[in-house]
Amino acid sequence: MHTDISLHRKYLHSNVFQDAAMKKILSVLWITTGFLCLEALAVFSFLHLFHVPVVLGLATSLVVIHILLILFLRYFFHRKDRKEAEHRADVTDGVDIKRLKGELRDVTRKLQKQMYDLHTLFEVSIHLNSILEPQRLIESSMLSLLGQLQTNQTVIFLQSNNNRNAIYPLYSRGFSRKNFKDFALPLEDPVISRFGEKMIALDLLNLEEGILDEKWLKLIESGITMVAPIISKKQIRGLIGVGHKMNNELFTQPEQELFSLLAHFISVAFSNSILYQKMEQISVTDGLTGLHNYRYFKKRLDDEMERAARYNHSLSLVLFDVDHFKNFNDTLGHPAGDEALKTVASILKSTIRKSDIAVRYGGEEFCVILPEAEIGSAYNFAERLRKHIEKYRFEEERVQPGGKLTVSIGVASFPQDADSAQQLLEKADAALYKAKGSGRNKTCLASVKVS
Ligand code: GH3
Ligand code: MG
Ligand code: MG
Repeated sequence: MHTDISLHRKYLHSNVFQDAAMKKILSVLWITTGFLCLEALAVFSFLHLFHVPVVLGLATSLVVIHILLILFLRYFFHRKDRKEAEHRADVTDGVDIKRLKGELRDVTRKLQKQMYDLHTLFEVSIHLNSILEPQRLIESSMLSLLGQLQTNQTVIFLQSNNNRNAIYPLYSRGFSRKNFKDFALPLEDPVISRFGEKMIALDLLNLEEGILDEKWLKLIESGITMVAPIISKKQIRGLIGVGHKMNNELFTQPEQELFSLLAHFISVAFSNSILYQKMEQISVTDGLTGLHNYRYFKKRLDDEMERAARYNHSLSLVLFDVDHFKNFNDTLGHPAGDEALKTVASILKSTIRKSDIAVRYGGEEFCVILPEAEIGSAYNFAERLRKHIEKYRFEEERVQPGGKLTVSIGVASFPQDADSAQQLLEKADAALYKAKGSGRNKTCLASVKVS
């Protein structure tokens, strides 16, 4: 800026100087032209009398040349003035406005791009945070990573349900699956530990030598260039890896920072989705037994009934109630009663198939939905369950009438006994009532009493 100002001063100074000189010349010329004109007029009038045209011609051309010289000088001055005016318009107080305008344009363009990037990031963050279903979140996260980082390879490592001490490449895009076959990274790995609680992306191609063991070298070989952690509750839950950029250029520092930011968004959305999943799980789970609760049961029974009706399948419902449980509770106390209920629930869990839905219906009543089960197999299941409970040696069960803790069971089936979920439930309840009325520790069918 300083040089600009001094140059500008120099320019102005030289101009002012030249300006004054030229103006002096011009005025001298104007005066001499005036004299010459008068002279020419006098010479012309004088010589005209004597008819001397040569001298007249000379005088006239002298005047014309003079006038032409003046016109040229005026034109020259005019051009200079215009140039100067233009320069003055671009230079104010020593500042080069033209250059500044250019710089301003560049800065505006950069700002506009940054605004656009921020807006996009903001939208990505909102979008990811709106997804509560983990599988969909992972898919969307991978798409955002690919789009924002201009790569077509990404992989997400997460803990598995079986081993919480390691992370596995569970989801990937653009990488060959065989690259990650049987691959696992222990959470105490030095590179992973390096993240600590920091949501910072690591450029694997720029890490100091020696820190990367053969596992990491294998990942680099498969094409992973940068990694960032997925952190939830200050603990590393997973890792995001990205491959090379589509244009094969290296990731720049701002792109590495963008990756860190994206990893941060994904981590927050991931924590939210886990929390949501837990809340959802809690809302349909019975706190004492860990079985599904009545709320879940109602919805599932309706769904299963609809499915059974659509596909012309059977559906059975088994409802059972602990016999003389008031006595058990009153004699041994509520905590002992709770323990007994927990044991009944675990016997139930170990007796059902994977597709069956076991529920604590309320108090000491339990229920099992048996999809695709006809009345015969439902009865067999109920009897198996009743016998398991009868055989189990509950603590202090001798206080019960008959010296054993037992259950009574009612079974109803669709379409045999009912054509709606409500009716099926009423029929199973009626069968249970029958079992209670006919001596307890029994299984009764809605249609026929079996034993
Ligand atoms: P029945 O053979 O006719 O079913 O007799 P019952 O004594 O089991 O029936 P009743 O409905 O009179 O008593 C149910 C008892 O179950 C009353 C209550 O103390 C107990 N109960 C219900 N829910 C719980 C619970 O969550 N924990 C404990 N410990 N007891 C419960
Ligand atoms: Mg009871
Ligand atoms: Mg009861």
